[in-house]
Amino acid sequence: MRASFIHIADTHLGYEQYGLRERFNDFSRSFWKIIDDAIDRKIDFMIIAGDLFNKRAIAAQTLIHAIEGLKRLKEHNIPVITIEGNHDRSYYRDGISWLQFLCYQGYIILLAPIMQEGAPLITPWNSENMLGSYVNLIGGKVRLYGLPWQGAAITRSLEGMAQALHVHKPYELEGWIYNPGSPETCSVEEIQWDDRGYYYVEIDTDQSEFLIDPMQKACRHRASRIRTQRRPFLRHELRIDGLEDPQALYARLSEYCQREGKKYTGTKERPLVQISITGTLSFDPGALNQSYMEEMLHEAFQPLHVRIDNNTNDRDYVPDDGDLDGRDRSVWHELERHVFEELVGFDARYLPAKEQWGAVLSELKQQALDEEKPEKIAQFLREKRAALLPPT
Ligand SMILES: [Mn+2]
Repeated sequence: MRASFIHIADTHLGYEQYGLRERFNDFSRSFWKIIDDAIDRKIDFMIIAGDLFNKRAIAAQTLIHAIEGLKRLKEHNIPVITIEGNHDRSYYRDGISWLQFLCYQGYIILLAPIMQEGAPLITPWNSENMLGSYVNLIGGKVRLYGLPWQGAAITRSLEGMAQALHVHKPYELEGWIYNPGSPETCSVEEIQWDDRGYYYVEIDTDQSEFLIDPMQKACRHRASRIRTQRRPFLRHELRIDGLEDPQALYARLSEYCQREGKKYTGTKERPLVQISITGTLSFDPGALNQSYMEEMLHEAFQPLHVRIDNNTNDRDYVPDDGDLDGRDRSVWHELERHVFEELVGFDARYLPAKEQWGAVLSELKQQALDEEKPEKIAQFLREKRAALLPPT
């Protein structure tokens, strides 16, 4: 007996990532490309192992896109066998999911075992009530079993293994467990698994050269993982330890732009770019000009979307054990100035004149307590900045 099939999962159709219509289309496109390949290869059937849709309540356009792909498989007499993932379950136990609708319309076979005391019954799939745990294909020569997403129960059934597995990460275990990963990029952490995609599986029960491991029982299938075409997704960690002012940070970002941007100019697929700023900041994060940095990235990458995350830590203030005794009211003023000096000194830009800045902050606080006019306080600060900061 010979057969071939394609195994996909986690297509997440309908996901409008970052609220972008283009991303919504990307997810459909990657699904359709796999269907093109399925038809080219003349496979016998297709498996969708959960999360065809991104969510239970889908938009009409998502359903249209799904049917557009599934219809082509139907026209080529390629059956599609699916299970419900955690994203496409129906709202209520008795409610009808969109997968059940597609099943009812004859586009898919939705395997859903009848449960008895928490355990699935091994019964053939019945097209009348759309229930059953297996289906026979190719004249009864291939039998497919399906279990929907088990939630926390899967952790128990795959004890120890489950921790190492992420559902969108591709993996293979012991020559018979396969997970293709998500064809498009649902979240930034998936970038590290570049060989995500789908499996093209050939079965040949007469061939023994498909042995995967000579120590194991003869394995008569060959599973090839195929990387999907998808939009480039870049993630860069910009470390800022030791950088003394925003200009130094911009220079480092500019270096990255010049180095990496070249690779993406003129490509027809505009990339998604995510920058994560990490490390301990030596200046106030409020001094960073977000739109200036975004502009820099736009110029270098012509991206579809840019995101800059500030994941920096502030320095902790640990008061030193000075000679001043806080219980003595008469030293409070001095103590306050000392704290101001220390805090202001964390910002490298104010460090050279931290004593003067400490005095300025004390004065500002006093003016506010005296209910001085805001314009006057602002004017005082303006003058002090002009005197203490180097001209820019
Ligand atoms: Mn998923």
